[in-house]
Amino acid sequence: MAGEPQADCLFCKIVAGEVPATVVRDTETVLAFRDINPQAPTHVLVIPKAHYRDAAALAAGAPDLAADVLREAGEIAAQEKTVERGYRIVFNTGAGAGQTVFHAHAHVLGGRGLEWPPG
Ligand code: IU
Repeated sequence: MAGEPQADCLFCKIVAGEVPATVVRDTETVLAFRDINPQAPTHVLVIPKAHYRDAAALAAGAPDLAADVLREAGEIAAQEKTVERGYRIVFNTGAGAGQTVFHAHAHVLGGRGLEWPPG
C-alpha cells in the first residue's frame, strides 16, 4: 500500500538502517544520502521515508511530503554550495526515463556545468 514500507525496496531498507548509506540530511519525513554512483561532484538522493513508487504517486498521495522532499533538495543545494552555479533536481519517472529504484527520489546534481537537454 502507498506509504507503507516495502520488503523488497532498497530505499525502504536504507530508511530502516538495514542497508548503509552516506546520509547528509535526516528529518522526520525525509532522508538524503549520497548516490553510490555519482554523476556530478554533488549527487545526493532525497527520498520520502514513506514508500511511494515515483514522484507522481508521491505528489498525488502525500502532497505535503512531496513539498518536504523539494524543500530538502533546496537545503542540500545550499549546504553543498551549488546554488550559485546552478543545480538540477531530477525525478526519473518510469523505466523508460531511467528510473531503476521504484521508491520516489529526487536527484540533486550540481558542482559542474549541466547540459540541456539531458540525455
Ligand atoms: P534512478 O533515478 O532510479 O535511476 O536512481 C537510482 C539511483 O540510486 C541511481 O543513481 C543509483 O546510483 C543509486 N543507488 C544508490 O545510491 N545506492 C544503492 O545502493 C543503489 C542505487 I542499488
